[in-house]
Amino acid sequence: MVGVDAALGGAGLRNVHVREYVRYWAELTGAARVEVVSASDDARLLGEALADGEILPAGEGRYYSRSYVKDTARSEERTVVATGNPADQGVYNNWRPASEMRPLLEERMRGASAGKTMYVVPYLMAPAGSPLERYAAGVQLTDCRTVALHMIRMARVGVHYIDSLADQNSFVRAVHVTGDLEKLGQGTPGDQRYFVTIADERTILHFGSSYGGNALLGKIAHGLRQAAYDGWASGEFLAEQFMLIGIADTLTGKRYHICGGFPSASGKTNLAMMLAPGALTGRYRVDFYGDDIAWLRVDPDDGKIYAINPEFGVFGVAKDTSEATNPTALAAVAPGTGTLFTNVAYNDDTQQVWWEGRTPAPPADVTGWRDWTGTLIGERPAEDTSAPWAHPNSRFTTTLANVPNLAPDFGDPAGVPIDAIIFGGRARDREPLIRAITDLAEGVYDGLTLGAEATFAAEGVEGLLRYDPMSMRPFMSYPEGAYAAHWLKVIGSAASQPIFAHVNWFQRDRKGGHYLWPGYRDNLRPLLWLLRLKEGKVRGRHTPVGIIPAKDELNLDGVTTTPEDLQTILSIDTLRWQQEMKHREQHLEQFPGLPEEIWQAHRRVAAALHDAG
Ligand code: SPV
Ligand code: MN
Repeated sequence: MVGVDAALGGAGLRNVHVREYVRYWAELTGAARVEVVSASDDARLLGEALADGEILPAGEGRYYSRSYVKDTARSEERTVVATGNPADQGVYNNWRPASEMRPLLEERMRGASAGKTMYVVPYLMAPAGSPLERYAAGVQLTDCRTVALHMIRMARVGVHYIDSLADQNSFVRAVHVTGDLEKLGQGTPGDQRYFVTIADERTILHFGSSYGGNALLGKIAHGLRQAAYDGWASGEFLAEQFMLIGIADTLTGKRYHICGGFPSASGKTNLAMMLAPGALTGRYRVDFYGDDIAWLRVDPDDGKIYAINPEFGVFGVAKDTSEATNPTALAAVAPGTGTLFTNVAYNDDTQQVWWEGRTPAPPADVTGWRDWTGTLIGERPAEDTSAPWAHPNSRFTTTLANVPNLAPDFGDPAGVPIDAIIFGGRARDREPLIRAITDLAEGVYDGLTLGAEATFAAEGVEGLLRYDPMSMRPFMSYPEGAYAAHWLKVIGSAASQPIFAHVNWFQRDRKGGHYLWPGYRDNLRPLLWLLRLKEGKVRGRHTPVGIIPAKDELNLDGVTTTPEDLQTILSIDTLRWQQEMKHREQHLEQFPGLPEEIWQAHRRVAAALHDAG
């Protein structure tokens, strides 16, 4: 291949370390040409992708793409964290030696981009000027133009981010090679894909997919796995799969910030984008900062915890996004937003898109409509007619600036001070609407025992959760014991401590099965209670598992919930909790080196439950 230097020079990319890195991988992958991408190239790249049929127009200023049918989601089994130190092996990080993985990936990638363009995407996973900026710079190489288009929406992309680095060699090397998707044996024993983060070399090598987090390497590979490792190795920060919101009280002028983790499919994006319920809009405003990642550090000057959203966009699940569930998301993907839709249903004639839950029923007139695989709805074989039109993991990709309630200070390099850290899952019983935790070790313990109802229920283990510590199970990059210790150290070093809480919007009636709490916008109410509790304005009711609201402490103006349902979600089922504690013990026993403070928290809660029973 010729012209690497000419292409980099022509784009004004002077960083010699970046140039050497690009040269190495261009040669190894056999790419035919190299092209440097900045955000200002978006319109041109869109034009080229449309002309090549790689994406389709989806109405004014919106676009549509389909992925290969066997390439529709992140693969946890094929994801590996590699380092040179076997002590970095944890329970969830699929650790392998770097000395084994690097040659393996190089072998797969060798010559695999032959004939293709290698896009060089310099990016920053932080607002420019952030105190964490030195952990945020990266250069993704990708042989897929649609991936470059996604990166422009999801990260701050431009040559200047990489040329202005204080330490010119301090950037994440993130290599993405698609491979021959039809020959990779996805999901079979011969699966060829590998998604590797070599954390101690700050190198990400992903082979065999062009979908989502498998391919947009700034997001979960850098923003979570690599950053979590960097935050631990430096001792400076935490990188978590957390949403981040602000709540403004227009009466007092106070502003609060809450971040928190929820396992997939627990409504994190809907929560992050929520608006105040009608009855409270006169007083409260909810500001959106981020729906998927937060980096947390303690400022040595004022002792407060500050959070940033390192991302620049939203890669949201389309399914069930509607005016009722998430009106701000719909506004963020409206005509003119530059949104890229992936794997939703598409109409050839009208360029409309649709997904399950967008409207109660699919379009009645199926003319022109194709499902996510590209099959005309009217021509689907009889056995497929009940299959969803959109893939359940179909997505919209849009920049933060398109979210109507984006916080005015979302780009503040310092981040925002954190008042509360919340965890929540989908639990049909046991977990009350909210329980507040004021002790740091008990808060971290609660995060470590976070879970969501999983397929275990189908296997007959009623009530057993799939534990997902801090919602980081798929992104954990170092051992869980050290992870817990790092949390205690970082958050413990803050002079002003956050309040923790566990929330659950999904408790159901034992007989009828209906949800006991309306959810969505009304979820602001328990969060307001939490902030009032922190300020000492309400006292709550103390239970073995935390403080829950007394009934008259929740602002229920305009809520339609029955007194019985309210009673259930504001009480503790001691027996169910006692059962849960046994599962928790087994869960935590997997993690060697778990700090004694966490075990003490567990024993304290268990003893209090025992006394209550
Ligand atoms: C997730 O799966 O949690 C995501 C989407 O945020 S992806 O980037 O594909 O991992
Ligand atoms: Mn996520």
